[in-house]
Amino acid sequence: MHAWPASEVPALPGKGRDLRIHDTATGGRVTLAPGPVARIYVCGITPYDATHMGHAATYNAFDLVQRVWLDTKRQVHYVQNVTDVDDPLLERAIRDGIDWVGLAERETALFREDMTALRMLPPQHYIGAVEAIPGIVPLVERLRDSGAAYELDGDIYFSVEADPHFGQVSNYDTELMRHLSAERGGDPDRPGKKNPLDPMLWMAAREGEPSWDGGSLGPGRPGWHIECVAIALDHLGMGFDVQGGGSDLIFPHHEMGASHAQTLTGEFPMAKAYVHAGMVALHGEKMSKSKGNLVFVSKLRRDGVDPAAIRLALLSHRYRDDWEWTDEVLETAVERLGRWRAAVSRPDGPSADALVEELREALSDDLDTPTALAAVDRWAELQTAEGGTDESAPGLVSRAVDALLGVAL
Ligand code: 5CA
Ligand code: ZN
Repeated sequence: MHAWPASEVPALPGKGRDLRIHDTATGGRVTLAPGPVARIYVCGITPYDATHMGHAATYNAFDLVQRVWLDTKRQVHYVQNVTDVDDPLLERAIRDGIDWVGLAERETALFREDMTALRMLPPQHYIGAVEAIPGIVPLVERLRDSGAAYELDGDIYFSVEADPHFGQVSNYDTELMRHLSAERGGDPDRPGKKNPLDPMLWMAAREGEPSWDGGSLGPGRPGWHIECVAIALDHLGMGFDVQGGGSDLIFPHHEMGASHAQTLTGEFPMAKAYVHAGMVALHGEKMSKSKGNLVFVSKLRRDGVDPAAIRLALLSHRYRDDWEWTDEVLETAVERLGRWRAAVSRPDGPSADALVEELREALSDDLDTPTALAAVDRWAELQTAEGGTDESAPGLVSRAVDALLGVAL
């Protein structure tokens, strides 16, 4: 699949700091000091509806991770998937009486447009589940042949007991795992499973559903977790720097994915940090396609909202916090964007060297965007109240806000 066009990331004077970020697996901060190429995998959308503010907030967090790395003069190797075949997508296509392939293509195209408008950096590899199937089949065969997976009425399940490190991403207890498994695509109550938590690796072809050649597995389609693992191992290998997604992916998705990868390779851990963004709510409930309480990026754009203001609205919250989308969040962002633009449009201003360092410090401190925004607010306030004589300052502020926050002033 093709991704979307990259916006320029201006180079800033000096060098950024190494990222200290919260790792779900260890429950504490880790300092990530990758080599010259940092490696990140971010779970992509299931394209059956348009990009909402929750998605946008999650992708914003991982865009910032990359901007911090780029500012340390590293390259970034970024991989993202599209879950372009899965139960919710097929169910929506049946509900709306449309072709599932067309639905996935349409919503993926809209997602690309939204990401471009929001200046999110594109992945180098943007891979659909369907195109990953030829790589998934041999992995499932290997798991089965090594005894880490078993067959149940033609379906293949992963045995969570095969990974001695199972449970070390979420650190959830069995009861919570079981509950979340039922809620998020698993089938803990299916009779005949070795462990209720075992997730499906390969689903044998069902009447009326699409299926693909699975070699010795028979025709069918892949499970959700092995999809991301196959893509990540293919393009990043083991021990990559960040596995990212929203906090609803901690269990089962990232737990199971890590177990698949660790069992396949015998290496641990799959990722140096498991990083999760908080959930964005609307009217007191998590924004979700299945509930339908959504604010779409594309709708706001159609209504004439500047994408830079949408981005500032996302940045006004700390990525790990759960927060509520309200009209006021957007109004504040629109107003702030106006103030910042007015401040950088003057020919000179107060020195911005300290501001650049403040931005770097705030972002490297577990992506502390509220502190970063407050620092720019202070510079803009000083500019408005007193002005300054540094001719390079407005340009430097504009470049720093673009490079580090992805906001074009
Ligand atoms: N295709 C899978 C990942 S492989 C999937 O979860 N797709 S999704 O479309 O449901 O979600 C895409 C990303 O947005 C995930 O990282 C998910 O955690 C995140 N996300 C979904 N809803 C919200 C929300 N309300 N707030 C924040 N992030 C969200
Ligand atoms: Zn995923």
